[in-house]
Amino acid sequence: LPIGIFDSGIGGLSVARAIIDLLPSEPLLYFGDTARIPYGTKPANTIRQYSLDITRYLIESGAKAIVVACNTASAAALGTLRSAWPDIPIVGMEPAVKPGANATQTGVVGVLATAGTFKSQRYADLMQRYASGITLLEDPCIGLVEQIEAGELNTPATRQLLEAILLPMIRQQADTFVLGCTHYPFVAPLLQDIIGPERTIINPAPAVARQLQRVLTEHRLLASPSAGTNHQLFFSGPLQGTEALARHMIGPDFTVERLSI
Ligand code: DGN
Repeated sequence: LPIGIFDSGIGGLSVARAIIDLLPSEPLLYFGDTARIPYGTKPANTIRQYSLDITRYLIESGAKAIVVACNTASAAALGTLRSAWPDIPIVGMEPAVKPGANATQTGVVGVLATAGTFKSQRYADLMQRYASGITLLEDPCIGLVEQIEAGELNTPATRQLLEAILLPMIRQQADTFVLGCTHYPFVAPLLQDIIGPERTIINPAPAVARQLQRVLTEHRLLASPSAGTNHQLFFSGPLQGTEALARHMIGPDFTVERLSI
């Protein structure tokens, strides 16, 4: 049985990448809601409804566990999803404020996420719990998700957009940068180039994959070892460009189809 995983678009494939690395025998059933992207600027109750509909689809299609591979949807809907399906393990994202606070030497951390994530109770709780004495510089990265969805991973326009966000953070002594949106690992190489090798990027995807491994083990749901598997990808918007971006992030072993939920 597959792991159901979803995001507003291709961003969750960065989490899929980490899951494939750690759990190569698990087939993934991925849904990217590209027809309704972005999630980051929509009201929380809208995102909650989308998340309920997508999760229902994934479970009805046989998913044994769900990964909410979107920080915005996790912030808006994780509790609701867990109450709706108490018997299915559901793993979500959270901005890596704690690892960021642990990693910084200067005490200044840049947090890149969406407006929806910054407004959430989940983020407020994390800040209160882990960031006392740490300065968090927050930026909702307007336009970055759209650049990534368009495949502009390393173009002058994307560099300019990122520099406008990162250089002021560096001037304020930020030495650690948290990727609080699952799209942003797609531009991690460009980001590292801008901030320089002496500063750190924190991508929470590997930690989420380890959390998934823990819950699958607890529920005795781990797949038995197999020689590679084929993943199924569905997107609600046009597929043009998606396949190349998916291959870039997760390799060649997938099928891709258009699907409305
Ligand atoms: N990838 C999503 C996240 O992690 O928050 C949101 C992207 C978006 O829809 N703006």
